[in-house]
Amino acid sequence: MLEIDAKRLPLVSAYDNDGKRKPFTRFDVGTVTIGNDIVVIAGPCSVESEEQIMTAAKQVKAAGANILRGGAFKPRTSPYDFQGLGEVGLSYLKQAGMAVGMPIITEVVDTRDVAFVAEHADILQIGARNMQNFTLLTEVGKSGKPVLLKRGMGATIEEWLHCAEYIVKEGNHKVILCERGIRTFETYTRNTLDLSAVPVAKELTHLPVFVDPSHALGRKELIKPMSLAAVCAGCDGLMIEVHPEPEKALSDGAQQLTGGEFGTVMKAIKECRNLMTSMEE
Ligand SMILES: [Mn+2]
Repeated sequence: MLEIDAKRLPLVSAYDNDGKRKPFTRFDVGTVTIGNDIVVIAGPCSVESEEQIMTAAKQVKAAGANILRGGAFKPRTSPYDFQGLGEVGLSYLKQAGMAVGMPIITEVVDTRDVAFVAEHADILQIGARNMQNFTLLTEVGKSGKPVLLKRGMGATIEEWLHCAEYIVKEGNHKVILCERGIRTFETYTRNTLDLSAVPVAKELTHLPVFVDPSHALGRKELIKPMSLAAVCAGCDGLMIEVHPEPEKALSDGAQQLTGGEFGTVMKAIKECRNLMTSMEE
């Protein structure tokens, strides 16, 4: 049996004090249930314009995605890269989500923005670079809004779980863990997708575990095979970047799928999920 120090992780540990397994966490985001069947979050890396996010929303909705993503506050490697549209970007994302009937998720990078983002977004995303920003974790915990917590690119699974504990400790049990690749010696892919983190986290905690193949791999050609691998590894959901015109994207162009490409990936994900279900029966 895989083990963690449950005394230091009393809330997110899969086991109670008597060593009994707790039920898996399930919660609703609008009409979408997290922790039941595979949930797919899709949309562009960044909200770039009203038209771009609206087009992307229609495309991912048509392909069968459940939740719309789009970055408004963008933490970028270089301070000279596109930093996002901020509050205006979030309003465009909200409009697009409402137009197609999808809940929305966006990243919050600053404690000063938590109240504003929580007012408009359905899920707050904590990015890999902010995984251990403890004041931000406490703040999103207090917001009571569902939180998607990405694993830091240099973080161990246990460090990641401690960060989830910070959020749940504030009384917010609606936490999704999201594996998004870790830094290794390999440079061919953007990061190395640690798929073993999926069954490990599912064993150690009761929280839903998602996988973001787009940021882990950085190459659109690898999204489909690794999405299927993530489904087979037992993930509860996927987060995939989709852009109407990836070649013109202001951020993460190489890893974003077109609406058509995403449709093909969604079909394969559904078939793979059905295959997994029939195997379990
Ligand atoms: Mn991105």
